[in-house]
Amino acid sequence: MSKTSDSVPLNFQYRKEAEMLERSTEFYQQMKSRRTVREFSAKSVPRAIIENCLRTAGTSVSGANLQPWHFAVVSDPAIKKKIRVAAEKEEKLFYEEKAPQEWLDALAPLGTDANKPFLETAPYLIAIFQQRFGETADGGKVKHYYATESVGIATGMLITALHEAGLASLTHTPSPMAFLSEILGRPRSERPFLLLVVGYPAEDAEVPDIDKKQLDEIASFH
Ligand code: IYR
Repeated sequence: MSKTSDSVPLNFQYRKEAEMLERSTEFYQQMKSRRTVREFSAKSVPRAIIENCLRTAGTSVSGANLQPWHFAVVSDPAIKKKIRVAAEKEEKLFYEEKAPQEWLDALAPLGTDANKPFLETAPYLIAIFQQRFGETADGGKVKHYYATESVGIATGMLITALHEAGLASLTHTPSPMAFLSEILGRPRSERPFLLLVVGYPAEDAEVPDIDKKQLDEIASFH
């Protein structure tokens, strides 16, 4: 393989197969306990924990390693309120006018509606932005490859890291989300990707009684 940039040793950690089996089983059990939460406690969360989870998201694979993401972390109550007001305006339109019946039927088991009090209750909102292109030091444009896939993977890693740290999250997608760019002053080169609500669940939080597909439903071996 030709190498055009400097390289360093990989430092791959080989493990015994028995240990690999145990670790993968344990990690599966841990991730299986993750649930999307819609009722949040106002209990504060140290920022250092959020920072570590964001560092983990930042280790994600990305097209040409261009890391086309930005995470805007909101804890200021005034900004959270602005986001709630704007999101609820969009959600009201969605639930009352825009959403086809088929979509509303699909959402019925989740019990969602246009009210989003968690946008103010939860200690953190993480607005995730996808950078359409990057910028060089002299203001030139750098094309981003597979930006949507890259940001999706980084978001998955963030959700995983938050769960592993002991926090709950909600992937919230008010649509359209242009208000996030405006409220958070993000450049036009970035598109809002997802709003992650982060904190502890409310003490009496309940979740829908829904399941994940079995392995034979999601995978085939050839
Ligand atoms: N954005 C709306 C609707 C919604 C859509 C999907 I797809 C969900 O999995 C859940 C909700 C809302 O947040 O209520």
